[in-house]
Amino acid sequence: MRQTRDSIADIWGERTPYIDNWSVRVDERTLEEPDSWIQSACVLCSNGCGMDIGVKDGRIVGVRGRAVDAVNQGRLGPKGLHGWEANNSPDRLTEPLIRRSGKLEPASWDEAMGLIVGRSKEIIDQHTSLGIGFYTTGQLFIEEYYTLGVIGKAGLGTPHMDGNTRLCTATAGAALKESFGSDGQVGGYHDIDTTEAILHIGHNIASQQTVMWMRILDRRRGPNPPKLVVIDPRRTFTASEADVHLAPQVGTNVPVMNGLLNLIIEAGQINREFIDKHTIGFEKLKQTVSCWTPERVEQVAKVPAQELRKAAEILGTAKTLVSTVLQGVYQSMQATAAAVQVNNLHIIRGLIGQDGCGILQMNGQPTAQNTRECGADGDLPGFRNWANPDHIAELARLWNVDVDVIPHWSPPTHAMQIFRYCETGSIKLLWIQATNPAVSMPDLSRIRSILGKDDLFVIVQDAFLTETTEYADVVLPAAIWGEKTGCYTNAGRTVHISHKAVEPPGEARSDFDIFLDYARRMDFRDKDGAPLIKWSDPEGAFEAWKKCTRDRPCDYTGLSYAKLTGGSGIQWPCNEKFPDGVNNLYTDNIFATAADYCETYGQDFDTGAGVSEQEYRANDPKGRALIKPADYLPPHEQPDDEYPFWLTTGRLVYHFHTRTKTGRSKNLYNAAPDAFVQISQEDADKYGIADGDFVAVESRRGKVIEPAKVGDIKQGTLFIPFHYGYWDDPGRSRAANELTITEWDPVSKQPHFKYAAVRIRKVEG
Ligand SMILES: Nc1nc2c(c(=O)[nH]1)N[C@H]1C(S)=C(S)[C@@H](COP(=O)(O)OP(=O)(O)OC[C@H]3O[C@@H](n4cnc5c(=O)[nH]c(N)nc54)[C@H](O)[C@@H]3O)O[C@H]1N2
Ligand SMILES: Nc1nc2c(c(=O)[nH]1)N[C@H]1C(S)=C(S)[C@@H](COP(=O)(O)OP(=O)(O)OC[C@H]3O[C@@H](n4cnc5c(=O)[nH]c(N)nc54)[C@H](O)[C@@H]3O)O[C@H]1N2
Ligand code: SF4
Ligand SMILES: [Mo]
Repeated sequence: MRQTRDSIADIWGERTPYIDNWSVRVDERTLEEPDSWIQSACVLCSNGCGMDIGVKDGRIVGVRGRAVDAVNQGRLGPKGLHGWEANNSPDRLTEPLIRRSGKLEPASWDEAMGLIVGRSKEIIDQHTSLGIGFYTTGQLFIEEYYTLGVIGKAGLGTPHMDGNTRLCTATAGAALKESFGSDGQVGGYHDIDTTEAILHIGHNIASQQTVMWMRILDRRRGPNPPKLVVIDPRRTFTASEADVHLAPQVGTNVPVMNGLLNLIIEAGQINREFIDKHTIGFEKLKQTVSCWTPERVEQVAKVPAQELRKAAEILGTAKTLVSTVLQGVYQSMQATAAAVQVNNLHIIRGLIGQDGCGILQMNGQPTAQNTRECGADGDLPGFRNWANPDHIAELARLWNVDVDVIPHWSPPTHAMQIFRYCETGSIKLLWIQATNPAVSMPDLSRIRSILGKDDLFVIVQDAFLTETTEYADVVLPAAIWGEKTGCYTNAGRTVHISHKAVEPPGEARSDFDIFLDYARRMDFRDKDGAPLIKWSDPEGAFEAWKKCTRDRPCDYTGLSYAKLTGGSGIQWPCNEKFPDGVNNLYTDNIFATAADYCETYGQDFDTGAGVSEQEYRANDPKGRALIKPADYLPPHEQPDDEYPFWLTTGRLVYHFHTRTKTGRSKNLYNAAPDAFVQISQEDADKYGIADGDFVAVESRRGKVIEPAKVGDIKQGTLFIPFHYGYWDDPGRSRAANELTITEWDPVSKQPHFKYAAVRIRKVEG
């Protein structure tokens, strides 16, 4: 047993102040002495910290950070150090299950896959492949997503494929596309090392990307510390470190950002030369934000005008700036519109494409970037534009299939619409992989009734029984991280390889092998009658994926398993021209907006209506960045006399999502064993509620009962962590999503988990 620190009590560990570099600190936690170490990267958030897996007698016994990795230089957070224990959990799924007379019963792989393939063929015969939908994840590997993407697009030809990334980082992709023409993070984590100022909006980075936060704290404790601005309605760990903390009312990110942009433009703190040479749309932005005076922002967003001025002073004068954006924006009102205003802040100040100036439209899940890159979320592989016929033709050539097989007659179906089609009966088979929608989707009573429909055949591919497997017709036991080989890309474009360290339990199989088996049994063929899927192992899939990325923004052609093995992760694009990868995109100020190259022609922020190809070509930005303004639209549900509180939801440092992994580590479980409702002292006093009292929280859609946690939140606002469902039976209704609404951003289609109107009542006894 070796533990370099107790990361439950000491989340970020000792400071190693940044002086001329960020020093190495190797964090380790092993329960026994390993006889070998296998290279990997953590999969419990988008940071993707390089780690080695310690193995003894064929079992995982611990992990340690990789000193050579540029992302973390050896450091790991509490989830990374503890989460691996889930692999060894005695309740792992070890054999396929089929529902017979209402009960899930063990079955062979042959029976389970036979049933799935039989059902697929039947549906295709009777209803075409439009009767088949996939709801996948941000937690598989590149090789798996790409295989799945090709199966969906060129094998079945269904547009109904999306990931839980729709709930997670669809807005990151959308915001990058709207401003710069393509998905792909502009900067990287190295920018933290030199920047003068940092903005976190809707991002509790201290809890959610603990290692990235260590890097920021180390800068803050060294010479020339960067200034810190945090925009969050709660006083989070992150907010309490800030020089300026703006605590807006939920759903008002656009007014706050417009107010900041207005002050900066009025003060003349813009880069006129950059704007004139490299951008389109500044005058419209100037006009749109001009009415957002600090006083008006205060009225709408409840942010004191004086505080807004202080924040604008920092953001308007810093010579370099790193901004990070996450769920407080992506899952709130006007998600894409607000995220784009952060891009605009960098664009109008010319703070882009140079060291210290990263915009991180963050990811959350470890491999969400790859879901988007590989087309497993409905986007086309390689950031291709589904509305550009040449891009479709390129894929058809690559896969050697007819152009018409690839669904491109309308935008791909987003997750909320896939569930709607299941509800209305046009999707008859839903294949869920590595996600737990019966806890993580909004308005759970509706989701449960959809999953429970008799005429919907539900397949769930997971490592555990979950709230969602309750509704499965077939459960496929999956091998997970540590038990399979593959690559994934973190929020800073850094690609890591994770080697198989141990065998999966029982008959569990990798998602990759399951997809290959499905393709074989379905007998998908190309135009010449050869098998559509031409690879049989992960490395073969990676090589095929590389071909798909050639000359696209996410160019992987210079990477290989050999190159990724042994050292640090590498940032794409990596190709002949950039064999070691690229730190910052757009260093030449030429953005990915040219009509032939871009991933989207853009959408209207208020309605989601698409810009047509013709319209876009008529004003071809030819590499200029697009400055797109937005005016304020109020949230779709607001407090009233009956439901007087704003509810918002989110995360805790010790748990990952629905806790299927972190809930199976004893220390993480005990660190945060139950949900709660966070309430301001003023509101608690008014209702006679003390810390720990049980409170019923009710929306128009459902009710939960939670112990109260008093303080550190804006008056009139409540917060419930969404981690807690029902698998470890709490004996009461407690999942935050019982309360949330069925609404989404018109551009990114990301659901609005961050606001709902609720009422509360103290529960006696
Ligand atoms: N410990 C831990 N880390 C994780 C995860 C986890 O489950 N646990 N999950 C990973 C994943 S998939 C994701 S997506 C990320 C998410 O990481 P974050 O986005 O940091 O997490 P959240 O807690 O969902 O939301 C962030 C903050 O948004 C604030 N907020 C709510 N409404 C608004 C609003 O209208 N405006 C503003 N400005 N802020 C608002 C909330 O108070 C909250 O503190 O974390 C990743 N890392
Ligand atoms: N109210 C509210 N709801 C939210 C959010 C919020 O902030 N508030 N955040 C949203 C966000 S950002 C996210 S990302 C989602 C997350 O929501 P989910 O995706 O539902 O969360 P997880 O618990 O990570 O579910 C992943 C599942 O995959 C399984 N799994 C892990 N690895 C593998 C693998 O390799 N193969 C297979 N087949 N299975 C595997 C795990 O056991 C687990 O059951 O929740 C969303 N829902
Ligand atoms: S910061 Fe994220 S990737 Fe790094 S150890 Fe923690 S959970 Fe894992
Ligand atoms: Mo997420």
